[in-house]
Amino acid sequence: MEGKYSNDKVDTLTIKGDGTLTLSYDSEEDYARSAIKSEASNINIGCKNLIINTIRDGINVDGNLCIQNCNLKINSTKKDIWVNYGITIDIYSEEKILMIENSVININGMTFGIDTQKGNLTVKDSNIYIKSYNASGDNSFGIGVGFYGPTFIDEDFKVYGGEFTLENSNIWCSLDGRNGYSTYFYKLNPSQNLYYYTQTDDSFKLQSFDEAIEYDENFRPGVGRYELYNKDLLITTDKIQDEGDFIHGDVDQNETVDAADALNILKHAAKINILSDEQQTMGDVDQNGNVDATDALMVLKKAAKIIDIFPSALNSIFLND
Ligand SMILES: [Ca+2]
Ligand SMILES: [Ca+2]
Repeated sequence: MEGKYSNDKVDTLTIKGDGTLTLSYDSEEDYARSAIKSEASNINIGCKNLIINTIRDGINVDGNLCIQNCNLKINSTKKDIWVNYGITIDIYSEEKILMIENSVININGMTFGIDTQKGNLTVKDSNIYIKSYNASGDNSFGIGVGFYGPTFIDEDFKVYGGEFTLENSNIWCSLDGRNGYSTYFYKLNPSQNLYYYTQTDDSFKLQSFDEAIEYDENFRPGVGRYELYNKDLLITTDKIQDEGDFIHGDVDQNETVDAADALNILKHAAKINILSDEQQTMGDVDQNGNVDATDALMVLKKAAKIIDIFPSALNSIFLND
């Protein structure tokens, strides 16, 4: 860790290294504490592995934040905290840039996953999975980009920041407990076509931008913002291919997922015809460890094109260990 100082203020804070840095904070006494807190103008985080286990905010900074070449995990160690942030820029900062590049980020159990506040968010060559948890019953979100309002009482209402830019990345925002936004932003900058999947019943359906994302003019009168309320969202720059070493759900390995696969799964569940270990890996499409009627139903839904992605196909992308 290093800092360059100018005029008694830290100009740049850099945290980098090839190893694993684990930061833990479990005191409930100091509300303002964060695992990483900095007033530097520029903060660069590039640990190979950075693990943050905290009750409060994970990373809370005043400056431009760049996370590069980092396998970052932020876990809320207590669920019923009123509010905590995974990664946030301070609300009183001017418009800042939050850049995530060549990284895998997993934020679990925070009220708010990533909040740029008045800033913009750019994600390049990265996979981000956020499962946010709503403790207050009021509101939570996975990714929030931009801020509408006055910062101080004498300022005008306007949108600050709000630009969300994605390049060659996969982002999955999921809500635990509902009542919240998986994602909101004011402007999306795709460098290529993007794909939008919304989640129902633990599986995903490919939709158009207009089908997936709501534009709420009333929420911010005269401005509007793009948002998903009480719906999980997956945004990708390439279509998720539901196959790697094997096609998920294709237990008879004829390269299609259809009713015959569902029947094989049901026969396995009923102990009429037990699947091999390899077939069970293919058949456990909701990845709960059992091959049963729930998986068979999901396979039928895939065959009927009611859903497009099984949970099992996503875990290899997002759930890093
Ligand atoms: Ca098949
Ligand atoms: Ca299963």
